[in-house]
Amino acid sequence: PALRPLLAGNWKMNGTASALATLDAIAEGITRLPDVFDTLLCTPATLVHRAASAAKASRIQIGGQDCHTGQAGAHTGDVSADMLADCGAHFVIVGHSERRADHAETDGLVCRKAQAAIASGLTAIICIGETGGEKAEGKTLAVVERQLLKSVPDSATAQNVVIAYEPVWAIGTGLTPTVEDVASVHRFIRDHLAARFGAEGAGMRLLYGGSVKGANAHELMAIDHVDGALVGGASLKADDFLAIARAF
Ligand code: G2H
Repeated sequence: PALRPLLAGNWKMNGTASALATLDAIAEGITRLPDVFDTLLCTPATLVHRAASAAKASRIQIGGQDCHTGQAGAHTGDVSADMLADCGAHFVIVGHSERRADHAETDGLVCRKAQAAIASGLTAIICIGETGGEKAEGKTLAVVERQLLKSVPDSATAQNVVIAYEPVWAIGTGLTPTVEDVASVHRFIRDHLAARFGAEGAGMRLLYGGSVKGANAHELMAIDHVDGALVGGASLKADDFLAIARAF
């Protein structure tokens, strides 16, 4: 691939202290693979500090799964990008479809979260993707374009933003789009970003997410403008995650 790929795990709301053993096993397995891709684990906020310490001497980087639009203040229960960075995170996911659905997050809110992440020195992984209903109505590219326009801040660069295309209907369902569908959406995203951001847009990494596993990672990673994967369920067990890593 043209860009150095990023293999990112998203543990979602899974993992207590015992999950650090999974992190260790993943780190150990990754050291045996060629150093030709970056590896990231986005842990629950409660684990970021310990995970970052545990991963320090490894090739694994640590990220959060969400951040507030502000850096501090009266927002009970929220976590800021500054706090994640302070704990050793280098990335944060924003706008995951589960947060858009569970917490009614809008494109505008996601954009402000991405801005907060960038201001804290984090790389924002901005998630976009159509629902099953939108796909059935032939609206995939229109939805993706709207989300890109409204969720990606003007300050985005190849360093501080990663885009994750995650068709909502493919998340946790075992269903994946066809290679042709992924190829056409990623090409569309690349063209859009290159038109808006020039060389920076051409250099932004585009991840595919949604039921990525060892069995489909090879064909997904071979697609033009797929610069990595955002992996949920298959990032919870070291063997499953390393099976994907071997495709990188
Ligand atoms: C999509 C993905 C990770 P899964 O949400 O963000 O999850 O791999 O379980 O479909």
